[in-house]
Order: sequence, then structure tokens, then C-alpha cells
Amino acid sequence: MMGDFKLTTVEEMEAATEKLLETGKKVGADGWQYRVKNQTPHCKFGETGICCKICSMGPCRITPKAPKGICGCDAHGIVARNYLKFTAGGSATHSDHGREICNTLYHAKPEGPYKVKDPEKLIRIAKEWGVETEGKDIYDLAHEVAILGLSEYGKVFGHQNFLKRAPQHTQEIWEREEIAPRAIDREVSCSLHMTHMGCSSKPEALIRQSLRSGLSDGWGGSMAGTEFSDVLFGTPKPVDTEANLGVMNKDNVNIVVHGHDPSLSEMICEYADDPEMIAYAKSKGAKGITVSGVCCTSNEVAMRRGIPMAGNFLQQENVVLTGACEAIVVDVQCIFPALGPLSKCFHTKFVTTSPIAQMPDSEFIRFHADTAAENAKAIVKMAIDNFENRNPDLVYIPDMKQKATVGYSVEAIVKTLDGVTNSQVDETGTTKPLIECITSGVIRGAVAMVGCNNPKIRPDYAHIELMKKLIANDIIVVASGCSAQAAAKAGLMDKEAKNLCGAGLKRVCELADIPPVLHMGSCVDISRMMILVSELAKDSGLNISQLPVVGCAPEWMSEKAVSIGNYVVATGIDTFLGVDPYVSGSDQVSKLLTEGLRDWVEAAYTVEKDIEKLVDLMIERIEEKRTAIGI
Ligand code: MSK
Repeated sequence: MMGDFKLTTVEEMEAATEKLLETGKKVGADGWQYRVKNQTPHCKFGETGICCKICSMGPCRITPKAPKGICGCDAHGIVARNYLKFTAGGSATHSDHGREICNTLYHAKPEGPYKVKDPEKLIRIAKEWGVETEGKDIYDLAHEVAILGLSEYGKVFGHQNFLKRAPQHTQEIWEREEIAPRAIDREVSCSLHMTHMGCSSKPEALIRQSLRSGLSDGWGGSMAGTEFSDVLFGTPKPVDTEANLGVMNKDNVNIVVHGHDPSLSEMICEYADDPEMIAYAKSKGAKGITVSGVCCTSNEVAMRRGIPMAGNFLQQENVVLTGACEAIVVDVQCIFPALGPLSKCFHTKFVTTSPIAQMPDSEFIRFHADTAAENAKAIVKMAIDNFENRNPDLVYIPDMKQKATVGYSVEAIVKTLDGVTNSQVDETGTTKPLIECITSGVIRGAVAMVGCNNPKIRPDYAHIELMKKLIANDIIVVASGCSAQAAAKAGLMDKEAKNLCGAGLKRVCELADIPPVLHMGSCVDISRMMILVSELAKDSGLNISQLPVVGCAPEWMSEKAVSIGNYVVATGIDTFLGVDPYVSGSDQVSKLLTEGLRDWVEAAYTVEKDIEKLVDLMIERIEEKRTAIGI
């Protein structure tokens, strides 16, 4: 404990969850904790990746007695095919999110509801893509760039535009290894073509396409999602907020936004702030309206508006279990179908809004860019009208929240760290001050912490414990997705967390006035991290793979996370996982991913389920990289 500052422990969070599950029992509610028990032990064939059901001759399962499927495919081909299908699922998902954002940009109008909030960034991207900007109306430009963005999905020839942002050396690797992604949709289609019965069964070919499909996400769809969200809703700057369930307010109408696409949540926030709506809430007996978030939609509105974060992936049921949630409004991805039946045990309205994510027991209000304002207004009103249906006997909001400073886009990091050294930043800003901190050893390196929660790992424990050890060792952490929310809930994004750092990082935190764990946004914003390492490499004259930087997803669970892992590794960053991506059934595929990839892209995976060992391996890797470049 330092002054008033104290981290929230995982034990405290677990105790709060226990209490919420008690409420759930009173109303016959289910919870993931119970479903996990029913689902374990998991199927060993599935878990090791050696079950094949891509045609109807099977399903085939590999055993010592049956080492080949009916078509003759062995364990290595089956594992690699499953891995590529998993990647393609993630790549499609992130990329379709990016496409929706391009579509929203296309609908931007000066009179709203979607406007261009960062015209400078739009002009920068337009120039980068060779679009004439001189004398053009900003909305005409937005529409032109949006069409170009949408064209990246079906581009006829050539590679994706954003690849040129990578250092020359990285681009050459991608060319040499034939993994430079072409049209975004093409890489997903090509992956599904390769995994069709009777196509590829050679692990090298399938893993190579996994990298390519991953790259089409990270340097294509996700980057479009990030960049055009910034153009529409503003490029994040440091902003103060709060995190954990205690951000919900028992006296207010509570609306929880959940999912990934900021097009919905931005509008909900807009209308929840409308004096007319607040007055309406008061007329219904509430003191006001509180919007809070879960998962990446939460990250989006936290870093642009300071909207508090109620929780991350495995806390999504908890917000309903508080009994104080009037509406949980979702868009796409990472939404439990369990929320429908769970909401029915309470007064909560479970509102789905996207044709992509429709679920039983929900109220479907189709959200469309053209009617966004009316849709958002209707949802906020529905939540307010629902306030009077709350059962006060079921209300329990854990008194648990932490302060957090979030919103560290690359632009914000460059600007903020300028204060650390006396270096002059040029007009566009450089990462040189950060490089100086790393070169001098004040900061030993950086870890990008990303990814989900997974019941296979004690939820949040790995994220929080890893981060604590890293910052104590003067390693700065950049975080996104549910990892960022775990950090915020614990208090690691409070500037006072500097007191948990080694002397060097603590000094940097004081000089730059930053927390030691920097919130870089949502899952698609891992593309920001790609830009940051690229800039670090260019400004330092090193290759990305030489930088003392690694990536880590200790509790990952989704297909998107595998796609991310592939593009992070393919960008030259060693990546550490706490959960095996269903490849242990093939020693060839496992070896390729953990060793062989290094010959292709200068980086590889490490899979280690022991969290203590995982963090030590990362620190060791960072120190090895420092030694190799003589710092
Ligand atoms: S929300 S993909 S549980 S990080 Fe992006 Fe969290 Fe993982 Fe979903």
C-alpha cells in the first residue's frame, strides 16, 4: 500500500463474484462457472487439434491405432488445417469490423450523427494513399477514402495499402516469404479454400497462409478499424476514467455497452448524455444515467470519452447479476448467448443490434448508420422505462473500482514521452525519447499484453501478476482488449501504480506523468502497437525483431486472438501464450510455430501454461535481445 493507493486483488474480485452468484442462485440464474464444470474434462481430440470434420466421411480422429483419417491425412495436416481455419475465423471477424467502420465513414455527414472528428488524420491517410486532398471538402474526402478503404477488401491486384507503413526490412521479409497479404477478403477465402477437403495438408503451406491471413487482419482490417474509428470519433488522448463493477450506480439507470464496434456505443453515449434523456430518467425516479462498458466496446468509449469500464470478458454476466442493469446493449463479438436467459432472470433488457450477432431471448433493434440516432435514442429510452421494473431486493453492486488513465494512441504516446528526455521532437513526432529510455536501460523493454480471459486460466490472475512482475523489472507494458481492462480493474492504470515499478520505470512514469501500463485500446487497436514498433524500428535503425519488445496473450480464448498472434509474430515480435492453440497433437506443427517460424519471420511463439515461468521467459527474451544489440 502506498498512501491511499492499493491494488484490487484477484481474491477480492473473486469474492465479489461469489456474492453475485449467490444473487443468481436466488433467481435460478446460470453462470459460466457452472457450465465450465459441466464441460470438463474437455475432449482430448479437440483439445490437441486432431479431430477432423471438414468432410462428411468422418469425423475422423487420430489415435495410435488410426494414425490417418479416411482420406489419408495425418495428424500434422489435420492440426495445421484446423489452425488455419481458426485463424481465418479471427481474421474475418476483425476485418469485417473494419469494413463496418469504413461503411460508417462513408455515411459521415456534417449534420451527423456521424461526423469527421479528426480531419487531420483523414488528410494524412488520404495523402498516404495518394488521394488528392487540396481544396476538397472534408466530407467528400471522407467518402472517397471510405470507398478506397472498402476496396482494400476486394482489391484486384497488389497488396494492402497499409503494409507500406512497415519498415523496409519487414516488407522484404513478407515479400520473400510470400506472406504479404493481398485483398483482405481474398486471404480469408484462400484460407478456407486451402483447408477444404482435398486441398492442402502440408503443415508448412497451411501455417504460411495462417501468417498471411493474420497479416491481412493486423495490417488490413484491424488497421482500417482503428484508423477510421479515429477519423470518425477522434484519436484517443489520455483521459481519466474508472474500472470495475463499482462504476455502476445503484441510483441511476445503468446501460452497459458490450461488444466491439464503436459506431453503436458512441451513439448510445451521445444520447445518454442528452439533457432531455437525463430529465426523462429523473422523471422515472432515477438520479441520472450511467453508461459503462464490457469488453472492447468499453475500451473504445473509455479511451475517447472516459466512459467507465464495468469489466472484461468473464465479467459480462456479473453486470446483469448486480440486479441494477437496465439494459445490456451489444453489437458484435465476445457476447455470451447466456446473456439472454440470464437477463430474463432479472429485469434487464438484453438488446442485440447487429444482424451479425443475433441471439435468442434478446430484443433486436437493428442498428444502421442512417438511422443510428433514432436507434440509439430508442435504446436509451427503453432502458429508462425499464428502471421502474428493477427489484431492489436483488441489487448488489460490489463496492469495487479503481482510477485509470486511458487513451494512449501512438500519437498520444509520442507526445507524452517527449517530456521524458530533452530531445526535440520533430514536427510529426518521433519515438526517439522512448528509444533513449530503452537504450540507456532506464526502461529494459516493452511487453504488449493483449487478449481475453479464459476459464482455463484463473481469470485476470495471469494478466495482473505478469504485469506486476514486468513493471517491477522496469519493463513498460502496453495493453489492449480485456488485458487492458484487467489492468485497469486492478489499479495498474492508476498513475500511483508507479510505486510498484522498478526505479527506472518509476522515474519515467513521474517525468511523463503516465501509469506504467498504457491503455492502447481495443482488440483491433493492436494495429496501433504494430505502428508503434514500426516507428521504433525506423527511428532506431534496428529491425523490429531486434527491439527488446515481446507480445503476450496469457488468457486468450478467441479465433481473433490466434489471428492476432499470427500477425504479431509475422511482424517480427516474439509472442508468448498461456493457452495452447490446439496444436499439441502435432509435434511438427508445434515445432514450426515455436521454432521454425523464426527462419521465416525472425520471431516465433512460446507456449507456457505456468504463468511464473511465462513471465520469466519474457524477461529473459527481452534481456537476450538487449545483449544482442549491445545495450
Ligand atoms: S473483447 S477477443 S474477449 S480481448 Fe476484444 Fe476481450 Fe478477447 Fe473479446
